[in-house]
Amino acid sequence: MEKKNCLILALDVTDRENALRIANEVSEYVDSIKVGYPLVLGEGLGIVKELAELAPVIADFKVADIPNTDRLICEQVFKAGADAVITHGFTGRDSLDSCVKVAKEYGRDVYVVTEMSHPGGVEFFRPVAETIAKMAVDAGATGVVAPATRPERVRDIRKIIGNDLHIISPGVGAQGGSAADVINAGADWVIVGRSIYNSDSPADAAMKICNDMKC
Ligand code: O7E
Repeated sequence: MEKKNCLILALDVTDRENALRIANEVSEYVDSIKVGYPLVLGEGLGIVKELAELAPVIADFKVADIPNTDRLICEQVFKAGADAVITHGFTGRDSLDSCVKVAKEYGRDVYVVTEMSHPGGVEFFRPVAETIAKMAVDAGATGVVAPATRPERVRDIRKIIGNDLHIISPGVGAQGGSAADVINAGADWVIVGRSIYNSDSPADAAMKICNDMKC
């Protein structure tokens, strides 16, 4: 993904018409559009191809299965036109290797979740976040997902992954995180959903976040 605005739209609406309207309105401010279960379950995987005409799509299926099932999921995601996939890491190195292998075959990207941004994200993830981050490096992933709600954790994870891997960071706005703070802590991109797609003017909301970050 090319870094221009450091902003990824989390397009968690459930209908095609709204999805395409919002994506069109904000496309000049976002470097990528993250699509996950809400929209794909609502409208089918075909929405990925339509959105990919506006911006690269990150398929957020938080893939978390045995290696063979992970391989099958990643193949479907990349065939559908996604530029990247998000996987969990807690399933272990063999599962992650499977996703990275498929991504390399298709020339696409893999981001691995380290610690989640919501309050419950500290319960099980916190003790293993660093180990997952290290595994993402060793496995040759493109980058990791780390919480904008805890910029100090983004700093910790940056120390582990160095500068070769990217950090994409959700939790800005509706979850309380600050885009500028987490970029200063070492994130490459922020992922923002509700603060943009629930706004009366998604384009203005996205522009304001870009201006705040000065990335
Ligand atoms: O809070 P919002 O509305 O700005 O949306 C945040 C988006 O990021 C939403 O799609 C949610 O599912 C996702 N997310 C988190 O909020 N926290 C996490 O720890 C991880 C994700 C996520 O997308 O993981 C993969 C990037």
